[in-house]
Amino acid sequence: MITTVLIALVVTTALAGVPNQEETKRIIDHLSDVEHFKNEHHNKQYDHDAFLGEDQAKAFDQLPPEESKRRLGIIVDKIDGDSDGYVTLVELKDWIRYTQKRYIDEDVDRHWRQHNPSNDETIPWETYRKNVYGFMDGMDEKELQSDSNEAYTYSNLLKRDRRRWHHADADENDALNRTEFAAFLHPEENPLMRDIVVLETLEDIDTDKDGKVSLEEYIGDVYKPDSDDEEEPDWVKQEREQFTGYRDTNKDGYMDEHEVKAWIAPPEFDHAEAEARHLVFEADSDADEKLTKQEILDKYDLFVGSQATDFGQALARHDEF
Ligand SMILES: [Ca+2]
Ligand SMILES: [Ca+2]
Ligand SMILES: [Ca+2]
Ligand SMILES: [Ca+2]
Repeated sequence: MITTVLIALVVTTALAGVPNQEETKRIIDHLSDVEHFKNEHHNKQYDHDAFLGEDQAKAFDQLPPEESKRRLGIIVDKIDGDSDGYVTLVELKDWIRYTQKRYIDEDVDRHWRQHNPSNDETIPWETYRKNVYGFMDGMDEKELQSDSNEAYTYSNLLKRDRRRWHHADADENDALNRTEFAAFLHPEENPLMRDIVVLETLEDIDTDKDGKVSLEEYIGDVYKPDSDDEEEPDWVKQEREQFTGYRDTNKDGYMDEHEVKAWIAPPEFDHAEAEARHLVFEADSDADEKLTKQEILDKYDLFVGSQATDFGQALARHDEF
């Protein structure tokens, strides 16, 4: 019965052009980029900040593989809510939701304290700007405009931050309260921020900056051949077909903002569920639609590398092991 439903689902999905596993992964990566972009750029800015240094030191990569597996095993027991020895899709999805929420709360807290040590009601834009981009004050215009240097990159980040700030500032007083600040830091989690996520994604892929995504840009986002005569792998051909067949719905050869939105942020898209499905699909070696601890440990790279689930970070937490 379940198999029939699933097969029906898979068939319908394929027909409707709903993302397959690879596509889902790509969407998740893009959504994570929107979030990670902020962290990277903060890391750079706060390079010498002891706090982030400490945070980095906790990075999961630094654990020996055996220790990571041991910790992953402990986490698997927690995910298996009814302790029947199997992790189901629902258990995995619930756990992903729980860790995502925890991660975001902690991340927002940390940045809130960083930009607002006296814990005022709001953070004014000017305070945030000075903290993050203050080092650009006094740089001359020419330096900021020249195409290749770091200052130019930062001035673009500043523009992007400014625009995102406006979107997050619901009461339009140019200062963000904690809720607004959470939307600013993690737009991918907030339906009200969907348009800005779509716009930033489009801009990232749109290398020639004409405001739309061509087929070449869409492919270039995920595939760069090592040499000119390299034969294109099948999955790239499939990506081309996805673009022409499903993404470019009005068949003008480009993805515009509406088409990018339908792709990356369809109204029914559930981040946690998509990631859970992806993980089950990849790790379920006997295809009974649930995962044993062994199946998870066998694919341990997949689980600890999973950005959306934040497994890596969960494993690196000190308080739980
Ligand atoms: Ca279970
Ligand atoms: Ca506000
Ligand atoms: Ca373009
Ligand atoms: Ca189009």
